[in-house]
Amino acid sequence: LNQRGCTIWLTGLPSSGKSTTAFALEYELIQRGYMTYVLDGDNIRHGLNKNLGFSAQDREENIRRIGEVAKLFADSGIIVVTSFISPYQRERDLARKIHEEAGLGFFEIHVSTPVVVCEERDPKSLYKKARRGELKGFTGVDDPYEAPPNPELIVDASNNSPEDLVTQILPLLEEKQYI
Ligand code: GGZ
Repeated sequence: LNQRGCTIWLTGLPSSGKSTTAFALEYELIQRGYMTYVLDGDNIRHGLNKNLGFSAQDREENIRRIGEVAKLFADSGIIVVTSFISPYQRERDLARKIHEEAGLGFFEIHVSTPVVVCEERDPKSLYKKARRGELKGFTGVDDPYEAPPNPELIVDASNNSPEDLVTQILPLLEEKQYI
């Protein structure tokens, strides 16, 4: 396998554009011949982590496991893109630490789309439900999101297409010679 693995860790509010960006990035990297894999709610929260909910403790455990799984994928040589809110800096730092200890690249990218824009999009009407009080503990409404103080990159999906964001992310991988 003629590639080095690493993890591109997307973090941001619900509906900030993390998953769309993750899949657009995966598409571009696969086009270029790199084995790439997206970890997101569909393949993690419905499988490995289906016993976890959205309490602070469960979110911490969710992110801890995702960090470990991403590290294993990256160690196998795959470029991993993770798409989770990952609201706490402590767990994101832990994910970084286990990658760095294994000599694997880790890129923390804040998808910083403002909450008003996320809420306007709201494809699953979860913000609406949270505002009505029908969904308690929704990130961005009545649950915390800790913005990363020191991410490798900040991108904003409000005025940029997913492809624009991919164009902003690729130089990080080029600079460190992962692509
Ligand atoms: C935030 C929630 C919640 C609560 C269900 N808070 O838009 P979605 O639906 O598809 O993406 C959200 C997803 C977030 O899961 P993560 O694993 O990324 O969260 S964390 O990193 O905090 O563990 C949303 C849905 O799950 N969802 N309830 N209360 N998002």
